[in-house]
Amino acid sequence: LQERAILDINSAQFTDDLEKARVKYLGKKGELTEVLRGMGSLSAEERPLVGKVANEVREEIEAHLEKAKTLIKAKEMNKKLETESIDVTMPGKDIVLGKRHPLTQGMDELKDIFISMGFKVAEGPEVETVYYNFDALNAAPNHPSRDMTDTFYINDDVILRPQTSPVQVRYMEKTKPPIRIISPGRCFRNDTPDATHSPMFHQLEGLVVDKGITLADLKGTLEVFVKKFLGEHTQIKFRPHFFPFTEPSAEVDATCFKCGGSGCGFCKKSGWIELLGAGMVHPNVLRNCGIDPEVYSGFAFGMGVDRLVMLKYGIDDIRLLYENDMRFLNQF
Ligand code: FA5
Repeated sequence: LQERAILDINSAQFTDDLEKARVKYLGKKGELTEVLRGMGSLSAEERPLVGKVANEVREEIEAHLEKAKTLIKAKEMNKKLETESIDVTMPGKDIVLGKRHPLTQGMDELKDIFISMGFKVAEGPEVETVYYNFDALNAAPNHPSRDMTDTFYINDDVILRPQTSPVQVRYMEKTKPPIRIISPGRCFRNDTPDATHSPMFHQLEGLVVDKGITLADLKGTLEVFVKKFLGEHTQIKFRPHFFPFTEPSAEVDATCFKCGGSGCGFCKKSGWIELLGAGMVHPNVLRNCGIDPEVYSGFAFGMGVDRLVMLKYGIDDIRLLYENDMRFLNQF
């Protein structure tokens, strides 16, 4: 039995074979175990003799098992090292790092500029009421922007906000002047998508209310902003316009950052590009918010963030900002 066991052990190739051999001889139903179990039927004189021999055989088998195990383990380890070795001279795998979307980058830059000028950031809901978006902002009952073709209505009183201006009203209702806030966020309009229109886009609203605020403060603020955002050499001009919530109102243009104002294809030869809407807060709006227009005055402006980002980075189609094409996004 001992000889057979040793032969089995020595011919084992893998740890599995060794285990099989162990079970075959020393396991619960193993051959040597059977011998020990059969000892009950032996005479009192034979029992110690056979017991001694059986124990010696077991020790011998165990010693061989142990030796073979060490050998096989070493062999297996060597093989593993050979086949699984790492070639440290091979080039490593690229680590793909995410980055901020160009719109987020632009929005962060805009916010930083205004925060550095002392503005606080205020937020308002994207699902807005007709009251805050139109009535409180002095929009006439028949103002065209109330029309279903421009604004997404959820019901008669609730809309998706088409501008960030309602945040002005929400803020002025709660906070007394001096007020100096910006309110960036998403807006929604029932516009057909094209190169410059997206049904969902972003605006950044600005509002300053205090004693003695004038159009000169608006101009100065926007000049500092435009130079920081588009470059020191950029000039702005005010064009008369109409918004229900400001009086006077203006659209503000900047000198084309491609040609510097001399006229090129980008600015349709005019030398100017449209930047934002602005004006002095209408006395009715101040009154609607419980602020006395005899004591306080203010200015407000609202810019399309998507369009500003497009200008700054030379993006010629707004839809690129929403398609999540990595070939486009990786350029920023
Ligand atoms: C307004 O929304 C006013 N609330 C701005 C304002 C605020 C004026 C405070 C005075 C005082 P307007 O409708 O012109 O104005 O929109 C402002 C900007 O939003 C536009 O110049 C444009 O850049 C952007 N915009 C409007 N519709 C879209 C659209 N569908 N896709 C992308 N940008 C848009």
